Amino acid sequence: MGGEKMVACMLSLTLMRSVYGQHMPEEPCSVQILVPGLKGEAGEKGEKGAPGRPGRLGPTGEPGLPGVKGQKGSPGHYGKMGPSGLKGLKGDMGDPGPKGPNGEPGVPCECAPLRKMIGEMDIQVAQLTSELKFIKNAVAGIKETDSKVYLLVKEEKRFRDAEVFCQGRGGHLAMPKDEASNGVIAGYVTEAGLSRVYIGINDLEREGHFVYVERSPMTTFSKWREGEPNNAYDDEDCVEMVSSGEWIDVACHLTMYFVCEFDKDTV
Ligand SMILES: [Ca+2]
Ligand SMILES: [Ca+2]
Repeated sequence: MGGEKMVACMLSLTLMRSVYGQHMPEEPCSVQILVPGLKGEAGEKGEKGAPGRPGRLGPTGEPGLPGVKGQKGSPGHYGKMGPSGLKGLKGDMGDPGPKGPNGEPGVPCECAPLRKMIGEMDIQVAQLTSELKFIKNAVAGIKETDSKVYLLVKEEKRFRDAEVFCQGRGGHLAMPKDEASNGVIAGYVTEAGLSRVYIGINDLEREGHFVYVERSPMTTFSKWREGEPNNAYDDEDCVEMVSSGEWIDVACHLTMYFVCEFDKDTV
């Protein structure tokens, strides 16, 4: 260190001489020579130093002795669910379960109008069926004169029901008012292989006073069988025609086929 200081000092002296060109004082660069002194007394013991660095890794040790077998560990977790097994056999049928609670009351039926409509349609179907039968009869063989059309109805009915039936179709029970019309009706009955049919004559309102069902009185023509009308059992107020064309008074509650008549201008 002292050498470096001396070099620096001499360098600066040289520079100063070249700059000022004159003599400079000697003080700044006086040379000092250091001489070692006498050994001092031993100092006090210092404080304990910081721990040193860790030493190098030592060599691998010898293998240890086998340890003692440990105790049995606790059970592990459950494993994943395995694949589904084959389908088993069908078991026996179980006992019937308990009866369930009653249901809530139903909504009031709104189909009453429909039921009514269906009921009316049933009636209409019945009427159509009846009229179809009537038409079949008519097509099968209707009899006519110049002014009348006669139809033999092969449905057994009581006198009043037979007249209602004919009226329902715009006519009456047949009312023969001359030999010609009586003959046509009789021929109709004979052709049909029948022995008797109701015709539109009765004494329901006044015993022994026979009238046509349209309430017109009997005039000149009649075709009573001999011994008729006899009002047997005081219970014969309606009239049937037999196949010969003759008339017989009979009980009105008897059921038999009948002949309707229709005016041609209304058919
Ligand atoms: Ca009578
Ligand atoms: Ca009689």
